[in-house]
Amino acid sequence: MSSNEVSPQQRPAKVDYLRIATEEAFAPPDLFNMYRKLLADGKADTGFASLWGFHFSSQAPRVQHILKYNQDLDKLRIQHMDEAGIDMQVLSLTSPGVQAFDAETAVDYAITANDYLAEAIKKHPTRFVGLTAIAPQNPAAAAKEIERGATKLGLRGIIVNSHTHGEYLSDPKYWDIFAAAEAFDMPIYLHPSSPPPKMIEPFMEVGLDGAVYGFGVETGLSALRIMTSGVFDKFPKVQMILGHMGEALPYWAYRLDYMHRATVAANRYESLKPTKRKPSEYLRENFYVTNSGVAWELAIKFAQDFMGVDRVMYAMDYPYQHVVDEVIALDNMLMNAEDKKRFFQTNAERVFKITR
Ligand code: 1DF
Ligand code: MN
Repeated sequence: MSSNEVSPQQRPAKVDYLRIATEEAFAPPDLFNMYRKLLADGKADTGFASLWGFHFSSQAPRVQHILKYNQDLDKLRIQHMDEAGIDMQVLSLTSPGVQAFDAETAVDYAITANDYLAEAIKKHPTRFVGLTAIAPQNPAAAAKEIERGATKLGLRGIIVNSHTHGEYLSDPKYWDIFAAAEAFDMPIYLHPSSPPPKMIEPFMEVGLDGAVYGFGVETGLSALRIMTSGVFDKFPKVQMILGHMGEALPYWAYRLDYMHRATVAANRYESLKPTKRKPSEYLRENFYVTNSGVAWELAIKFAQDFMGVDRVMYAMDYPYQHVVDEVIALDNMLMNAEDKKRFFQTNAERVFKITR
């Protein structure tokens, strides 16, 4: 029995809301073989090699748990959901998904992974919904896949794992992706990835490049670049989702507003242009946050205060942080019943168009 497995006495209580977990990972059968080949061929980015090179060589119980349950979209996962009181998972291809590959492989495999996901959802339509994996490496193909995800596969959003080989969605060459997201009303979950080669060294030196910290600061930067590049001025209806309590950006908001305005006003950078709204306004009008990885009432309440109670959602981050005690802790937050239901259930139902 691994440390993540639960005994029945730890089960969460019956509650009068559904628990919808919104950042839940999976890996189709071929993905890990393709990841292993990327590593063997020496074609993986430094951050990918650090994370997945470790996962494929470690015997640690947590790692074995992660590898095994990423690959199950059927009985084992549903059993874990039942044991943890999770009614539904919003599924996304695990990070960095197809963004680890060359453009051609990425475009092809996104289609394969999305078809596989759609089949699993068809088999368990009351337990799973899913997000469309896309290959930013080919923005036109990504836009098409967004359309296919929305119109043919019944998927409810888009998953992007931050940068793609060190390039960010803030670059206008990627903006067909935002146009498609807006046109098909698909929210974009901006999930972490390891920092790119140009950023990762001081993190790796001290073992902080992964989910502990490298993920968070890199993804916060990624989201901020999207705000300051004017994406939401051009595509005002685009909605994005950040995990891990907004990768700390809500806590930064005051300083971001002040220093962004001050830096723009001083004409310090050709590359930093004025935007129509402040970073805090983009955060509150174009972003949702989830509490993935952060089962912490204090942080959740701060986010609810800042973002509004309609913009903060529950996530477990299965199978990476499969901790049933955290579900119980969140059930027990001192929070009025309406807002707790918004957090666990109704915000996700609205954002991901979940009807039952
Ligand atoms: C880890 C964590 C890996 C998260 C993930 O995807 C991930 C990890 C590869 O702990 O190595 O999604 N997470 O979101 O915290
Ligand atoms: Mn995650």
